[in-house]
Amino acid sequence: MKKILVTGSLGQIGSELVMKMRDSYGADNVIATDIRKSESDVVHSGPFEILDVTDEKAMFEIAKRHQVDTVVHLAALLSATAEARPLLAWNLNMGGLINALEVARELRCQFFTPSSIGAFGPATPKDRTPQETIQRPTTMYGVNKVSGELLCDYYYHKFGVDTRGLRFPGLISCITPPGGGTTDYAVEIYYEAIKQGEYTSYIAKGTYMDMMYMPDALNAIIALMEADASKLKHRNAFNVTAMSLEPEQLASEIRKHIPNFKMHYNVDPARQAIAESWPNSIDATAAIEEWGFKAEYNLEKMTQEMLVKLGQNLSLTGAK
Ligand code: AKB
Repeated sequence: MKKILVTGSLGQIGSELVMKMRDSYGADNVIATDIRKSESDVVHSGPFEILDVTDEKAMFEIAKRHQVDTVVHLAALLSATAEARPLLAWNLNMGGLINALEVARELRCQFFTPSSIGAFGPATPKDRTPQETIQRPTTMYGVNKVSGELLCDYYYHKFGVDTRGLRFPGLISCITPPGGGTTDYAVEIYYEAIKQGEYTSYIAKGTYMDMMYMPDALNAIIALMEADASKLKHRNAFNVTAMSLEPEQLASEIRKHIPNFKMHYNVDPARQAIAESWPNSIDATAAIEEWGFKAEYNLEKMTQEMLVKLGQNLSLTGAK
């Protein structure tokens, strides 16, 4: 990777990935784009362009002008928002993806886009879900993710585009909060533990989903992009995970640091139904064997770091 175009760069993954890539590859070599501008470091620390990913001409023009050789396509609606606005989700998630793939094809770029545990459905084996298995999701987000995985395979086989992807679990980070996902509770719980000492979960007790701390997710993206292509049997997309959690486990780990932390439940039927259609835990053996995937953070280590770093960030913004 020498010149990288990133879409959705002000989102949860993008806002950290852009900064990490600018550190590794040089600030001027990472072209950050998003549909809006903000006061984020992403906008001020290197090239930034406004881009609506449904506008292929604009995406092509930016990519060509900056002579990019890599496209990292992150702009997408997450599961809960996609379920509430399915047509918008189809147009943005699939329209944006095919535009980004076309740019990669025309400019001969390497390509990365994330898939998700949302690509699985109720008929998928729930525990240690294999890399290759039944994928019949019942959500619009899942339909987008499965179609996206297939489309990326198609661009590789048909046009030789070097497409790569990961099936991410819920991502937990202390920098940019996610928006509109089903796993967002696992991030909100840390914010509320620090701010209020209590949290009301919209996901029911006993509902397991895979999770990963953001530094592991960023390392996984870079490791996969830099992996030897001849070793990759599963390009789009690899199961990756660090832990399988239900809400009570997060609460009791937080209590080790904030003993009076209280957990309440007010289950949201829409997000609970999505969570129940997803696996309890996925199997990352293919990623481990084909390109050496490794997660450094477990629940204990992540919680310790989240509470310290988030505490610092919130007191800096005066929100604590
Ligand atoms: C979501 O909850 O929609 C995402 C995901 C698991 O893809 N975090």
